[in-house]
Amino acid sequence: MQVVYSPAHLAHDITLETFMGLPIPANEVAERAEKIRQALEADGGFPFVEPTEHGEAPITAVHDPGLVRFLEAAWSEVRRQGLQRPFLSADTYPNRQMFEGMSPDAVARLAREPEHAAGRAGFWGLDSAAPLVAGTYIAARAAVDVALTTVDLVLGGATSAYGLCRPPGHHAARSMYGGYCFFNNAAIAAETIVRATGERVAILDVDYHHGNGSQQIFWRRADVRYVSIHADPDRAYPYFLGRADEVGEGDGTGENLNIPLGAGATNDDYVAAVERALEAVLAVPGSVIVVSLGFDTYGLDPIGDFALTTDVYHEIGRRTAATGRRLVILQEGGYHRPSLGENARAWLRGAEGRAFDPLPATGFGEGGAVAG
Ligand code: SP5
Ligand code: ZN
Repeated sequence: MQVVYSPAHLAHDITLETFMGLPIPANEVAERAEKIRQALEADGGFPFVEPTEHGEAPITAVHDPGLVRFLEAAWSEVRRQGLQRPFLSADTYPNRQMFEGMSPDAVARLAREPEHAAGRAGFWGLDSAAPLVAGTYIAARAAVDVALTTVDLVLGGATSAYGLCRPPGHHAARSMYGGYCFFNNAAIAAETIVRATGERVAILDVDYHHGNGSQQIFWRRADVRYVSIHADPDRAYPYFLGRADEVGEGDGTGENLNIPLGAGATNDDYVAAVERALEAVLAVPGSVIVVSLGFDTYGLDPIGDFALTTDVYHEIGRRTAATGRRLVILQEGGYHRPSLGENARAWLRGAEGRAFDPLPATGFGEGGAVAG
């Protein structure tokens, strides 16, 4: 299987994030993608290709141009405004209760982008845990090119291809970034496939978190079905979307399927959910599935609470490919760095119908035991 990778992700050089107002070591770091790259290179069965540039049009097909302009200018604004910060994070968000009782017209007029960078980040952002730095825009644009080059490979005849996207994408909505995501790589890929083929497309999201951005973008759409297995938002980010009763509206009614799981979900729980999800995916005609692939479902993940093991990723990859659909597989989350490479290798080898043998000795591709 071909792998699309760009070193441009390194420009999104993150060391800190905030959690509930306090700085903590960042989870979504460059080392994640490098670990996956190293493991797939070591495997020998994954030829690497660089992305080609696809321009801005596929991005503004799903995102507000204002979001693109904000992300493009955000860091130079931080500098221009003399803000001495290692990263940009919002100060104030336009919480909907701020405008309670005001008409939709009034809200549209009043809730507009301010000048201060900390207000701009609040206007366009979902949360305070998605740090933006000097190289974020370059990296986020490259991640979109990685996704679109992966689409090119599959529409060009490949059975499947893997885009090593970083930063990830599924929390980014039409007019909003957040959750370590800036552009919604999977949504841009799905929209591009719909436009190129005229077929319906399904997104299968197996990241630990609900892909609120993907759900929002296709909420009223009949041509893109969004199916997600994730931690129940009652206890996990993004908290305010991802419940089972969210089924879409209008033309999109019935095209959104959320499968929330409880804490401690096991391999068996998860495979049962995958069976349900794949049934929903196969219920729509079409030849391509976009997979939002996260490994934060892993037992040792620092921000997840599921109990999955490496073997089950091989099995899920195998079952997803056994649908007979072609797969555009795009990387989302996964934060236990020692296991990321092996988990990706297992999933992708499963999707190719190849056996998975863990690398000898370490079990994690390189270097020693893992602290739990
Ligand atoms: C793409 C993706 O997986 N995004 C996840 C965004 C999660 N954002 C909230 C993270 C909360 C981290 N909690 C840290 C707990 C430290 N003990
Ligand atoms: Zn996630």
